[in-house]
Amino acid sequence: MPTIIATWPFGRLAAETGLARLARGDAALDAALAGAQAVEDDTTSRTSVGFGSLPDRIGRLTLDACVMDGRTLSCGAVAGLEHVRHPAAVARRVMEKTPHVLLVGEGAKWFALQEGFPLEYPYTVAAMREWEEKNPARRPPPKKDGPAQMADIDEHNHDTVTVLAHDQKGNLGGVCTTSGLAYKLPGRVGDSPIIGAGLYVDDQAGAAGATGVGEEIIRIGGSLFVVEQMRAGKTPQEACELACRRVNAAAARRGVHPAQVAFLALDPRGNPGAACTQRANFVYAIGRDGRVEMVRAREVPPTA
Ligand code: SD4
Repeated sequence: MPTIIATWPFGRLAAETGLARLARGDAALDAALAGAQAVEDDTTSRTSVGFGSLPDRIGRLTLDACVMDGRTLSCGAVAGLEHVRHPAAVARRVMEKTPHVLLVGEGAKWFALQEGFPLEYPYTVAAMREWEEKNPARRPPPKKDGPAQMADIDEHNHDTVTVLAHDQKGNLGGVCTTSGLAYKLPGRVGDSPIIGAGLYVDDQAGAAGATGVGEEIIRIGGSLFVVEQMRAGKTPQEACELACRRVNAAAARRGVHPAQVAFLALDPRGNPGAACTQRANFVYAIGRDGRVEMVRAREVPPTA
């Protein structure tokens, strides 16, 4: 059965958009990209994804995205992309038109322009007003492993949509797109555009995506870990929970409290699973059988 899952409350829009595409027979990657792009285009929620969302410490909005096709393991990504509205679509062009996987910063922007994407002004009055009020540029530099290491993640500042789809032919595709953590240090890149961290898709094993504090997801190679657990026979639910345990164990080894992260997954038949670390309050959308419902993910408590 065609199935699509997507992160956070705004994942509903992604799942609704993508499910309609799956129903008409579109490929998984096309459906996931259409869903992700609908969220990128929605500037009504300033804490969502893409234009109008929360900028970095010095007030610049830089976008990260990646895509992966489970049939061929083809993938593409952009990081630190400015002034282009649809980073996931640019990531797909990187996949289709270049021999590379990841383009960053000015190079990614140059490539987008060559491909005909327009340059646009990405800032909304609401997002810039909030940036002015919080004035993150004047905060002291973030401390390693301290609470100020990144902006605190809560339900009000999520900004990543990860979309995984299973199409009528039984193929898998995935997209991850984000403006990164709110008020991140300039130049900081999280898990979202990194294949194997924020996203991994292999028709032979499953698809997985992540959201939350990207540094902790990169540290354990999160999405590839989830997919490899499914390849080894775990269900999507078990695989996501194991990844959360890994994150918790990594935090325990460093003597810090586990960061808020969440994983979601589809197995090669389109069965879903999801889990999060404690207090991540992770909800995601599942679209299948003609309707979309929101589901709260199981929390995995910290390692003692
Ligand atoms: C990042 N993983 O840049 C992203 C942030 C996120 O909801 O998922 N926010 O680290």
